[in-house]
Amino acid sequence: MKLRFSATSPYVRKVRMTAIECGIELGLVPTNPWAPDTDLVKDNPLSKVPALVLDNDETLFDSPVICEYLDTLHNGHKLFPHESHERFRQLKVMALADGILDAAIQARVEATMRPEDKRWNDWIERQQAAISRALDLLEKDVGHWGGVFLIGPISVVAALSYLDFRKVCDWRNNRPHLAHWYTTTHNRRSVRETEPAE
Ligand SMILES: N[C@@H](CCC(=O)N[C@@H](CS)C(=O)NCC(=O)O)C(=O)O
Repeated sequence: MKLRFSATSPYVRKVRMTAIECGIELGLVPTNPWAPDTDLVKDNPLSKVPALVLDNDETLFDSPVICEYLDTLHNGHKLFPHESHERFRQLKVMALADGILDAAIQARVEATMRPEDKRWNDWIERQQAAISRALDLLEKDVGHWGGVFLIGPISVVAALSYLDFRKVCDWRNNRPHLAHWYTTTHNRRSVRETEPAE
């Protein structure tokens, strides 16, 4: 199995953390999805990383699908619980974390890639407000996670570290529970070994 990856992509990081938590070693194929001549489209027509190329040359995307697939490949503690209530709690936290990333990346593309005279500041503010509300909900929810590192919390680490990495906002401000929880995750190998790098 080979992961089309970029060292700065938070979605890729989520997949890499999941693989480590599942005890799976992934081959990494460095890929810049923004390069005009990228061959990524042969594996993912959406031209996004992560994409996981299986040994039979089939490809899986996007990150929630890849993570759930990896979780089927081991017999240990499942990151996607089978029991319905717990499963949907985890999926919801993942959706919240992925939504933070989607909003942060949309705002970044608008602010850094779009020609300056075409930038839409209201759009950037809308994304920032969504990030802020989602962080507030995580601050309320984090006390219920019970110290287990399933797909919800894994996704949250990817999102929070991206906010730091791209200096999106001071998310720790007024969110002491989330900030404390985040520091406790750094004793995990999956978190330490997947820090984003430029
Ligand atoms: N929903 C996708 C999002 C993946 C995504 O947006 N990846 C970014 C890198 S961080 C990308 O490849 N962007 C290239 C593009 O949008 O063309 C997932 O969860 O895998």
